[in-house]
Amino acid sequence: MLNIIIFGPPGSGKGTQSAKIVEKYHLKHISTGDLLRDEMKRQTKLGKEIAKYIDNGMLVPDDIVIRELQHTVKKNCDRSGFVFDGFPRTLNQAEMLDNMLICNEMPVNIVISVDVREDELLKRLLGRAEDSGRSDDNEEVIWKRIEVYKSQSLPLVSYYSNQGKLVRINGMDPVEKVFEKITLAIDTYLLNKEVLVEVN
Ligand code: B4P
Repeated sequence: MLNIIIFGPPGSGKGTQSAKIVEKYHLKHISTGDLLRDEMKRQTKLGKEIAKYIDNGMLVPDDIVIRELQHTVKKNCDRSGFVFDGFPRTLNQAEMLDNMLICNEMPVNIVISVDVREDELLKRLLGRAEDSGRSDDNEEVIWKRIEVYKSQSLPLVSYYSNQGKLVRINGMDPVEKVFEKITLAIDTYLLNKEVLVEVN
């Protein structure tokens, strides 16, 4: 199995790059953001609960996110691996993922951290807001999401770099150029079992 985490602040290109990675490497894309938004769209009781967090730029509680994730992973155990997009976002979620043995073994092989400057994040997300219809794509909530990323998700950088699994990618370039750097990191891992520290 090849399990990849794509990590980064809101607007760094996680969803954009995940779609390209799964196509090239034939993996299953699991975006916790998409799973949660689907639940919101269905207007279920749980969906309404989730909306209270997403609409305010806050993280959805771990127990809800883990349940959604486990359900999707279980249904896809026959796949050759996963791209986890937007998961984990807290140390607690990372530890839970490490202990998840749903499909026999599920080690995280490589964590791709996409680095983008804050002014560029804001520009991209405000650009997307024009037609995304997403309740969290407005300036006030975007800043809140960036703050939440810094306080709750950024500690994962040292968590995974201490495990020798983290590669930092400069995500300031156009989509195709960023993807070239990501494929270099993945191909290096597949060929040599080596995790590059950084691709600029
Ligand atoms: P997500 O759905 O993960 O949304 P996101 O962080 O905004 O990133 P996304 O992947 O959508 O955007 P991308 O950078 O690809 O999370 C939304 C919310 O769900 C969270 O705030 C949280 O409340 C909740 N949630 C999700 N997972 C959770 C978890 N594990 N635990 C708790 N809560 C959770 O793209 C942004 C824009 O940039 C697009 O318009 C794209 O076209 C553009 N873009 C991308 N790459 C570009 C490039 N290289 N150049 C120019 N533009 C680019």
